[in-house]
Amino acid sequence: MAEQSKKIDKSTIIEKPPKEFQHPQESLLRKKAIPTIYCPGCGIGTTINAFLEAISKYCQIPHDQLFVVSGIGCTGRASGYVNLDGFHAIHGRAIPFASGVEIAKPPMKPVIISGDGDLFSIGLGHLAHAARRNIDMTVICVNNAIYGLTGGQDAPTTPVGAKSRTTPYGKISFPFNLSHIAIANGATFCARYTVYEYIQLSKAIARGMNHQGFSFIEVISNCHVNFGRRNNLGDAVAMRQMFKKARKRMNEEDIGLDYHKTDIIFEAGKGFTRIPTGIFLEERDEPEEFSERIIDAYEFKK
Ligand SMILES: Cc1ncc(C[n+]2csc(CCOP(=O)(O)OP(=O)(O)O)c2C)c(N)n1
Ligand code: SF4
Ligand SMILES: [Mg+2]
Repeated sequence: MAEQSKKIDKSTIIEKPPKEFQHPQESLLRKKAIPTIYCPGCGIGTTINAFLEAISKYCQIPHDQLFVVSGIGCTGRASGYVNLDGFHAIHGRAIPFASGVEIAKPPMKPVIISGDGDLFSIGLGHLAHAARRNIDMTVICVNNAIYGLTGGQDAPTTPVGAKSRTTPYGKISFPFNLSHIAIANGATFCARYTVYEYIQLSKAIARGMNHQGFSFIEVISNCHVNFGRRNNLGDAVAMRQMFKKARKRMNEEDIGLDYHKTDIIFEAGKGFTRIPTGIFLEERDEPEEFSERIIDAYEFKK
């Protein structure tokens, strides 16, 4: 018996993939930190990949001018997995940290990758003021409608009727529309895509990064483990199929000034049934971004 239990089932061994199957963004990943903590199929991996594709294919900013900051959460681990300068900040403080980098070293482009809980619960005040000041940074917010890392407590994005660890009978308070909040506070670029719309997401990230000023990209993502499971939404593939059906492409003309048109609809028992996506705002006549205004003020006084 003892002999038998020592036998190894070779079918379970994962062999090192051959060179041709290596990750296409291999040079931009911090190999020492991998494997990631992510559950297989999690949309955060898709988002990180979309960001890496944005900076290697669609956006001209030199990589040594990028600075990636995250807060705390599953999404908050992102800064540790990318092979760029960056900082893993404390909960809710990614934006003030990035603001310091931008103001002290304006050629740097801070990119914040963090979660809906980190940026819109504890971090909401910081986000609102950075948007108001039009600080030149790109915020990529993974909205999975839940606190994933801590086991599925409700977030400010958890929809009415949705079950979570802290709302076992269904949530009763209304959720935030994150894109609406970013625009209302002064963001000068705003886009939303689901993780199903990978190419559009990657291009929107690059467009947001090329924009001078505060740009916000909301990524509707699947936490099938802590949100999907409790709401009978199936696995990662089923949730992405739901996103495919629910997405509704909208542009600035469709929306006008009524940002409630971008509200997301969730129906208990059915899941997400309407997710407006697209570039919601791109101010071409951009107000001067914050560090330029600081330099102007300083030059004026000299
Ligand atoms: C000051 C402080 N309060 C609370 C926590 C616990 N905490 C860690 S992550 C998190 C929420 C993360 O949610 P989200 O940003 O949506 O990330 P996700 O895991 O869903 O990607 C909370 C409340 C903490 N780490 N620090
Ligand atoms: S708990 Fe949810 S958000 Fe966190 S890695 Fe797993 S699927 Fe992704
Ligand atoms: Mg979350």
